Order: sequence, then structure tokens, then C-alpha cells
Amino acid sequence: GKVRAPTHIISTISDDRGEEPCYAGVPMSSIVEQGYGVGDVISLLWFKRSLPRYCTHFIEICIMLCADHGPCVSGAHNTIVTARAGKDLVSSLVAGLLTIGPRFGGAIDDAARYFKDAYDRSLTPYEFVESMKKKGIRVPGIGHRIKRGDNRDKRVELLQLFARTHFPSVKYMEYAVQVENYTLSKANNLVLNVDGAIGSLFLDLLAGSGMFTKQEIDEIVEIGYLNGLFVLARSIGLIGHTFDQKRLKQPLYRHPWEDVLYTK
Ligand code: Q5B
Repeated sequence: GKVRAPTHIISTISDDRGEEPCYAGVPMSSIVEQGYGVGDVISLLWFKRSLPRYCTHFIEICIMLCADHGPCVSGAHNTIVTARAGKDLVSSLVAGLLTIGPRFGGAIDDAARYFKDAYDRSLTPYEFVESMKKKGIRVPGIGHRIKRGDNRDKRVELLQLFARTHFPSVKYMEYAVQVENYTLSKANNLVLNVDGAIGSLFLDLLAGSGMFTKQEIDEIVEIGYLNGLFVLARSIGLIGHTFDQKRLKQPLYRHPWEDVLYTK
């Protein structure tokens, strides 16, 4: 029979060898003709399947809501400083992206991991939060620098409203809300933040859509797909901040001495 030379790369998500490129087997012409959106493209390239419209709409809402959060957050600040140092688009973009991590925007995967583990083990919010405290781990998805119990994050409310209206089940999100009720009883800044809302709601999407096996859900949560939503979304804003600084012809940034505590 035929002997296949060993390959150096295995790829399963896209193919450009035919007349037109395909994403997870779906040709580009179908993507355009059937009016697919960016949520469908993410479904095909990340999850290797077409997801129901409410799921792709939810993904698109996450992207839109996380695209930017003003010039003062870590990512935008780094991008602005880099653009003002005369660097190019890609350098300015990645300077901002590199701040995404466990404190800023990159807590979605850990929020999903910890909320899933706690809910699946039937831990009460008290048991969950106090066990995290004993381990010295901040609850991912909880807490914000400017949002408070009496000044909630509108993005979280919008995501919750969409999911309560369209998702078959929001059990993980309701659990995250119970956790928030408990953490808010400890301190007013310990709200469910946008990372925690997306993390818990994506668990509901994965579990409730009927499109994923339990094994697939565990793998998605273990690998950590969900910070990708914030990275992708915030790239839109960081690119915008780069153009903004260039357009404004802003000079090299230098932090004022008065704003530094010089101490021995
Ligand atoms: N404490 C977010 O902290 C922040 C606690 C906690 C238990 C917690 C913090 C945190 C988990 C990571 C997370 C995503 C660093 C945030 C985002 C996108 C963004 C950003 C934007 C955008 C804020 C005061 C006291 C201390 C702490 C305790 C705080 N968090 N305890 N679990 N999770 N959260 N990140 O205000 O007794 O005094 O020592 O790490 O989910 O990034 O808009 O800015 O779109 O760009 O600096 O929205 O919550 O509070 O450090 O002064 O702590 O609260 O242990 O207790 P802060 P700290 P104590 S969304």
C-alpha cells in the first residue's frame, strides 16, 4: 500500500488547500452566504463546531463588552506609553496585551475552574470562599478596582440579562452570584467582575447547550480557552488606543516626579 511520509505538523481547524479556505470544514463562501458573524468563526476555529445562534451571539456580546475599558486600565496604559515612545502598532498592541493575567482580564479561566469545582462539589459559597482564603488565593472573578456593591459593573448586568433570557440554564452563574453575595458581605469592592461573569456563564453555555460532552467541557476548562475572549476583545481597544495616540501626535511619556514616592 501507500507509505505516508511522517508529517511535522498536525492541524485540525482549517484547510486552505482547496478552491477556498475552510474553517472546521465550512467553506468561506458558506460563511459569507449564510451571514455568519465573528461568534460563528470563533465557534468553528476554537470549538471546531457550529454553535446555536444564542451561543454565538453571547460570544459576540462578550467581545463587544470587553473591547475597551478606558485609557486608565493596565493594558491601555501600557499601549499608550509604548505608542508614545514611537513604537509601531504590533509593539504597542503586545505591550498592552502582556498585562493581561491573573489580576487584569485574565482571570476568566481560573474563575471558570474554581466556580466549576466548587459548584460540582456542592460547596456552599461560605465553604468555597473561606477555603480559598485559607489557601491564600484570591477568588478569581471577584473584586474590582472601581466597581462596588452600590456601583455595579453594567457589563456584568448585561451579560446576566442576556443569559437569563436565552440560556437553558444559568446554574453556574447563579452560584457565582451567591458567592458574590457572600463576598460583598465582607467588603464592598468584592463584586462579581466581568471575568467572573464570563467564566461562570461560559460554563453554563458549555453545560447547557448540549453541544459538548462532559469530557470536552473538562478539557476546555483545563486547557483554558476563555481568557482568549478577553485577549481578542481587548485587542480591538488597544489597537484603537495606538491609533489615537498617533493621531494626537503625543510626545514621549515621562511619569511626573511628584507622583513617585522616593524613599530610602
Ligand atoms: N480581595 C481585581 O483588587 C483586583 C479579592 C479579595 C478575596 C478576591 C482583586 C483581584 C481577582 C482577580 C480578578 C479581574 C486586583 C478584574 C478586569 C478587567 C477590567 C479592569 C478595570 C477591564 C482588585 C483589598 C482587600 C484585600 C484583598 C481582598 C481583593 N480581591 N479577597 N478574593 N478576589 N481579584 N481580576 O482593588 O484583608 O485588606 O488584605 O485580584 O478577578 O481586570 O476596569 O480596571 O475591563 O479593564 O486592588 O474590568 O480584586 O484590592 O488588592 O487592595 O484588596 O480585598 O485580599 O483584603 P484591589 P486590594 P485585606 S476585572
